[in-house]
Amino acid sequence: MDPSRYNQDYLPIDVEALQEAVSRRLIYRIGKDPFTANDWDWYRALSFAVRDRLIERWMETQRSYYRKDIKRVYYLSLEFLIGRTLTNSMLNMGFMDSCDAALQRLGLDLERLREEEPDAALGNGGLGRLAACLLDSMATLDLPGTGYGIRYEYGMFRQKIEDGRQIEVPDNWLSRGNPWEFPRPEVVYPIRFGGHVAVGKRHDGSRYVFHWMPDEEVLAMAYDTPIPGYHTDTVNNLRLWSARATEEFDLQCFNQGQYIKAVEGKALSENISKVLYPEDSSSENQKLRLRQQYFFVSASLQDILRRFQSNHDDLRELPDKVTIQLNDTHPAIAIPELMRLLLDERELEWQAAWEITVRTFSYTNHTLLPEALETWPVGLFSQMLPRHMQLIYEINRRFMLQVSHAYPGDGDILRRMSIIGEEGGKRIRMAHLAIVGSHAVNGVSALHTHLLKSSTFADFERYFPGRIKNVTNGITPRRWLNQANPGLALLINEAIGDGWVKDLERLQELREFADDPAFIERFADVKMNRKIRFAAYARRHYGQLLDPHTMYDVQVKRIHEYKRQLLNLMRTITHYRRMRGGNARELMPRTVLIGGKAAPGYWRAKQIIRLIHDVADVIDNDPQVEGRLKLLFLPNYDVSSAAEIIPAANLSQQISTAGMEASGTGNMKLALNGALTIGTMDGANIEIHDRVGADNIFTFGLSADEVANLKHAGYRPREWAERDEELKAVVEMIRDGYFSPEEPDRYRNLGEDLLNQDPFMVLADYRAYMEADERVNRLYAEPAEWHRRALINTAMMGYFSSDRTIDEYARKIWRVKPRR
Ligand code: M8P
Repeated sequence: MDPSRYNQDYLPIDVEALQEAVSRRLIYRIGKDPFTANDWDWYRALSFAVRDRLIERWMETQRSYYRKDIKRVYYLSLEFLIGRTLTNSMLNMGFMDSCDAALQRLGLDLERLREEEPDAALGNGGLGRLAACLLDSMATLDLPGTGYGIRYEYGMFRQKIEDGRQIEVPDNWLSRGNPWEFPRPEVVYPIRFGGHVAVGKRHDGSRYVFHWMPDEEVLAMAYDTPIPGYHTDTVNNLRLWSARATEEFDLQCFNQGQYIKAVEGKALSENISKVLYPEDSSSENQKLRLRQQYFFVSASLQDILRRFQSNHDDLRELPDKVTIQLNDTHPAIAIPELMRLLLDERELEWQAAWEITVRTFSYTNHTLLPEALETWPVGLFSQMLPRHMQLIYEINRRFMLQVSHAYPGDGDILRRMSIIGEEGGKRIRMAHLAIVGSHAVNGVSALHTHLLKSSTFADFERYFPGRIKNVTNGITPRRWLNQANPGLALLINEAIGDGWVKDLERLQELREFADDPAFIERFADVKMNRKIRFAAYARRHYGQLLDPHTMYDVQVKRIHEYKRQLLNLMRTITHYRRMRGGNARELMPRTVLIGGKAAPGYWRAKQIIRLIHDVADVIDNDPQVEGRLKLLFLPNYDVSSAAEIIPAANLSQQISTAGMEASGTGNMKLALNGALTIGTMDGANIEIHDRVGADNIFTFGLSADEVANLKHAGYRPREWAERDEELKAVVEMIRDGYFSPEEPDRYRNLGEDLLNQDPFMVLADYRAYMEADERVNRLYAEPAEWHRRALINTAMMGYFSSDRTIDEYARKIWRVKPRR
């Protein structure tokens, strides 16, 4: 890193200067001296010193966007799963080594201080982490991108395990303060709810005007977090909104002498930004979630329009200067909200407003699961947002009219395409609203996009040909290789230089080293070191002893039936059963690691966690296993623990029912770090297969087509069990209480459901999975060949950089250019 690249006026980043800065920040910002400061104090002092150096570049970046008046991207997302920031900032700014040296001079250990930082876990899983990776890439590519979301006071719950059961603990991540955020008390917008709509005529009588008379008002206050790009002076902004009660609200009540009611009301409105909703597609009574959605969308749009109008007069130019990406339908209320702002508050005509709206928005779909496609009851929506309800009806009326012209006499297509669904009470279909109100819609992998076009949104593909596009997901190599796996990064740098960090396709240059046994050995050593490190981590954090000489066989992701942790478990039980039959030697020794959170209301997912623990107990206590098989559940899987487990993995489990995992991104992180994948032909696994080649991945099982055909033909899982003795025995062990002797019925209905319904086709894929696992076993017996193929995986993952993803969004959808 060449420090002279930086503007001379910026704060110095040499070792002496950094040492001085940390010491001064400790005294003048933290108010402690080196003799009384603890690790937390030093962590903060260091963070402030780093932050000071970010701020300068941040302000200059924002000024340059304004000066150059370039088109901006706004990424609206209810989730940003950022994780820790300190290391990321130092590495992206290019002075990690100097900081390390500065701290050493102060007698401090950087690795230890880093652990003080809590994860910013403002997201559930893949969807939220994708948003964070995309922010990193936008900044790295010098694109003028801003994230908008909610500053949840409580992020993703922390998972504790008691007696094998998941306990949710609130994540009070802000309790000791957050050095990375900047409160902006002057940036506040009123957000209104409820009431009714009055109709009148414009003063010249030329048209109707609608006055929304809300009965509630809340304030949205901005908090900004700088997002530095890697080795560039570009620093973008993540603006998160926090709910504040209005003063008027309080005053009204005070005047009536109702002090308690006033404070209650204040608490109620400030609830909006209190807590992240756990990914729980099916639960009812989500009034607060709808309030969250409108709250952050309305604040963001007011902010975007204010910024645009500060140097533009003509709103018709908005789509030339602003593009807004909707991360799933969660912010889709932005479509009627922009219409409301343009029609009611800026007095545009419908046609002009609609054109601006459609040209401004684009929408990313992240899931095909029917239960995850958002709908809101018309009743609830009308009460909370009466004007928006009118606008949605009008959008739909005009849309239905056009569809009926395109397909005269086809009543069925109107019912299918309507924004208002009629089955099970009137509900707003947010995906339909998002498609109609956007100029581009994208899926997140080739298969997922194909399925969107051919089934879920086939009618829309036909009516709006070309609107649905594919943008395959990616991950940032900065966090997921450079930071998470510095040993591997160093080895790669020695071989091919460090250009890959910004141009991940260059990892292909590693391919020639696949025939260099000495290099393969060093690659294997890096993996072994991370396995040893993870064993130490597991001892510290979980009190568990792992043997790093066993294969680390890893499935980390949210617990969901479609992700089929149960299939993994049935495989593990099969191995255990074979060992009890005296065949312990056939299996290459394994450590099966499963981690992930279950939504608090998702009973089956919680039951699966408990079953994992029950099975682990039985295996642990059986001497016949001879230490050749261990099953361990990793509690509280989050971004920070991902950065420990992923570099240590040998085998990556990506075993969703084909057609159900839209993309997956953990699959990319694991392969990039030199794990081999065992997986179904689902989501991005297919594209990973295409790039690494069939020899370097273990694929198995039904394809998405075959799953659909089998369902259509009538799938009878019990017959699959009857035809396969081993499978039958494994399901019966679960069902009949082998792993829960103190409560034999604990998994009775889980087992019965598998035999009777099995909507995720676990039984149908079991045998193919066992055979693929046998191939894994054989290859692992040849370490040199295993590691050679693992290296090829790392070498071929360049395509899955989120830089490539962002470049595609920029060209195909946003039409934005870098600032330099
Ligand atoms: C998230 C919710 C969060 C709160 C409340 C309701 C929710 C309903 C659905 C979702 C949701 O779709 N979550 C996803 S989609 N999580 C993911 O990881 C998904 O997006 C990733 C990024 O595109 C994909 O890689 C995953 O395959 C996909 O499942």
